Amino acid sequence: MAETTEAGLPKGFRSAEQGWPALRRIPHPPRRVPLLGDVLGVDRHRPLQDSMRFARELGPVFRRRVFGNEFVFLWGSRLVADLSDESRFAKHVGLGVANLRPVAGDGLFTAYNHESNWQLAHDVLAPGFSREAMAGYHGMMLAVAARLTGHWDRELAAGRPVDVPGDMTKLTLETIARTGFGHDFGSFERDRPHPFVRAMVGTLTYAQRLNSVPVPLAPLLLRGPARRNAADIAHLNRTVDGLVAARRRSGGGDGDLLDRMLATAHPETGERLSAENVRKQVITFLVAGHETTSGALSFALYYLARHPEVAARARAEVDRVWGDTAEPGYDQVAKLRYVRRVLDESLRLWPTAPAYAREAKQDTVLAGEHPMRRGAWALVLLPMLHRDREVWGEDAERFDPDRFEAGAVRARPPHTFKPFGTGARACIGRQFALHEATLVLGLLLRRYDLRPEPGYRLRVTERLTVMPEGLRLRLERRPAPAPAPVTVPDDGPGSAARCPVRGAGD
Ligand code: MNH
Repeated sequence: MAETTEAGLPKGFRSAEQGWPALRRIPHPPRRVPLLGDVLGVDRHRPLQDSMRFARELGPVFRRRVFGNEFVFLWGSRLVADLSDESRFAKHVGLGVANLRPVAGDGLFTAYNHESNWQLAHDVLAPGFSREAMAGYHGMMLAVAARLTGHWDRELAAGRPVDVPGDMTKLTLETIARTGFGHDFGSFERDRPHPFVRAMVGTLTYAQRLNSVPVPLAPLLLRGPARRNAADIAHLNRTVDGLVAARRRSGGGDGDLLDRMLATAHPETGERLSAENVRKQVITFLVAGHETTSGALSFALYYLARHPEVAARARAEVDRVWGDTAEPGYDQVAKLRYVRRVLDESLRLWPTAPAYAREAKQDTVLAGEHPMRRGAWALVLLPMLHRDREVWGEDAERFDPDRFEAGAVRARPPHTFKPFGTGARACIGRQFALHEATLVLGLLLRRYDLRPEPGYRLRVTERLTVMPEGLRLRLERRPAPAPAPVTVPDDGPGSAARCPVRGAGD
């Protein structure tokens, strides 16, 4: 069954029985149903939260049988740390990620390790995430954020609460579209999600659902959904083809991601991405570049609204660091240390890409305990790793940004906080996401007081990614920062006194 790839590596055993010789030692839920497996009491729409429940019952490594296939899940910090050893383990393209292959093909996120297009695209696109490139995106991020605050000001004036996940999705989609592709989806001018977003949510939901039906029966059980999925994929392809055609007609943008995809040759081999691969990369970046950041911002806003004392500290930092600057500069974003800790702590409790898979590159023994054959794999459950009491303490479930204070971070063992994955296949957009999210949280904290809607209880929806469902906030406008004087000497003592950090790192 473990089919061998060009590189001579098995593609990964579909079922753990073949890859884990000592599987017996790994616990599973007690009440197994013949044929169906570990399905008692599960919610087919919330597979992650089901797995979190099993994790709490069964411990740091466990297995689940879903119809004919057995999967190993793990989250204990010692086990995850060992899986991070790149000499023995690598990314595994399995389950949810593999189900996205029809959408994103050999694009960066869904490429198999052995596919040559991974290294090619990685090398061509990585400079698009350098510090210089990020500094270039900053102004565009500010412009998109201004559309969000414009929309929120209008909602506030109309006395309406704001739809946090909906609006964060508009913001992050417009940001990646504008910075990466010079494109405008007009999300803020629409009442309903852009059709691109609807199609994307459709394909993510379908990919998640494929995991919970027996593989041979999927075409039968999911005939209707499969047809809709094909239509969604066609919509994504059409959108992207239109965007690429427009760029080709215009003869080039300002050196953004799309220009790199279309025109940049590999620095050593001179090779370029094929037209078909460009299509997959554009879809990959439009989806991966906004869905998870949107969730991260939404959870952070949830926790800020829930913890006024944290919001007050964060806001005081924004006022102190940004002073009366109308628009914060690139270097003023990374200086929001506490805001960043709020974001990290939100990503600890709800990492918005909540799992990743790792496979053994050779026969090995995981953490000295669990033998694995080459190609055997396991799913890392991030929300549970991030709640491991051995690392985070007895109060691991409590929201506390001070866990990310520099000294506390240094005191923790490595590989205990992994919201962006690990190793060579870790997130390429990490700095992009952190810059965008920190900037936007700073702008929102400075402009509004955030009030939770009375009675809201956190409910997490899943579509491979996670998102706080139905989160609305009531806003109150804070006084605007005093307008900056028109003429200030750049390095005069006056400006230094007004805003001590201005210019420090420029
Ligand atoms: Mn992102 C890979 C999480 C924002 C583009 N991303 C990953 C992985 C995780 C992840 C986890 C590794 C998955 C795996 O091992 O199978 N990403 C996030 C989170 C955020 C995020 C939590 C926001 C918060 N990601 C972004 C942004 C972009 C992006 C923004 C693009 C602009 N991510 C990617 C790409 C990959 C990736 C592309 C695949 C990288 C590779 O395999 O080479």
